[in-house]
Amino acid sequence: MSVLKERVFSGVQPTGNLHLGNYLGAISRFVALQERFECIYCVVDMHAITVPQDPEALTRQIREVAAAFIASGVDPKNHIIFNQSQVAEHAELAWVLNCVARMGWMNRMTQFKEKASKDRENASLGLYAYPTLMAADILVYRANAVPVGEDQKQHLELTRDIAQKFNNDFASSIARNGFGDTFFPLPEPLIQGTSTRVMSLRDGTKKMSKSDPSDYSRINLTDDADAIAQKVRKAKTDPEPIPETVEELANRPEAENLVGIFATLADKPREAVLAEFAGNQFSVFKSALVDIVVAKLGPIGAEMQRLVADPAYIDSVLVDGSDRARVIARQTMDAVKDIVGFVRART
Ligand code: AQP
Repeated sequence: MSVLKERVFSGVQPTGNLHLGNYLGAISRFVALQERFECIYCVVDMHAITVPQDPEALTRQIREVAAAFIASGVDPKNHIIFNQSQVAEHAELAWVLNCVARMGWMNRMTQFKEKASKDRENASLGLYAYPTLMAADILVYRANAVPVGEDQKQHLELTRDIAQKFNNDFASSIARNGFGDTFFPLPEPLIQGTSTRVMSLRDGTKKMSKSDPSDYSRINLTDDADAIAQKVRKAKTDPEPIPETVEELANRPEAENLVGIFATLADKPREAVLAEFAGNQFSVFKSALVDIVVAKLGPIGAEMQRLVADPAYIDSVLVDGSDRARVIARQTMDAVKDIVGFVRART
């Protein structure tokens, strides 16, 4: 008897330079989950336009994110890689979910507060509604699990609240239409691994981010060995040597971040890294860190460059993935229309 695999969905925005945080917190996890799950990985281009984008750069960045998935080891044949705007059902379900989500819930979303900052009146309506589109991305595939970095935890909780409210509000219609007690599964956040929140190299209290104006704050997946070496050497540290215990990393955010990055890339516990470097100055540790970052990211960056030089291939992967994603999304949308009470053509 064949057992259906549980489904995983996740997305990455094509908003600029993909960095080590995106890789360790999300993309490397995507790769690891392929054995056990049916995986759908999306370049969320409709999320990207919630803030202004240059159209030519956006096209290039969509292909870059797809290339990063493939170069990191996601298999586009056995799983699905596609870009969101090619599957209209995401936007269609987002509208229904906009009518389920409550204003009070949306007003609590910290990412909107951070991104809109003081200029809220001038923020796009899309930026405010971003979390309901994200809920639709996940729920349109009725996904069971979502690998994300720590920063997306609140949006995942909102997705679960929206799914739950839809299931409650439409309970009798869900049953009448033959779907039993619940229609949407409540997706589990998979915030796993030892680097779920990689911090900026310039400030250990801020997350590493594509939109940080300083390129020295992040290591980009396409940085060459020289750029990586320069950025790691310039990374902010404190004057103390590397400590002996993990407890001593408390209140040393920059040291904690660099040790965490090393540990994840070396696939070792932080204790083992500290045992190796305790008592050394940061200059010694940083040289070893450069070596491991270059060894890990170098091949991925080179493969990304090779792939983006062939946009026809990337586009064919995205079209093929979109065609397969749409089949699943259409089934959900048809069911949602029946549950909500919309009239639709039946084939
Ligand atoms: N610093 C990070 N550490 C660990 N995981 C991270 N992620 C992002 N930054 C870190 C995870 O990467 C996935 C894709 O993120 P995204 O591009 O969709 O959006 P984001 O979280 O807003 O990423 P950025 O890099 O900070 O972009 P900007 O600057 O545009 O906002 C997600 O799973 C995220 O958790």
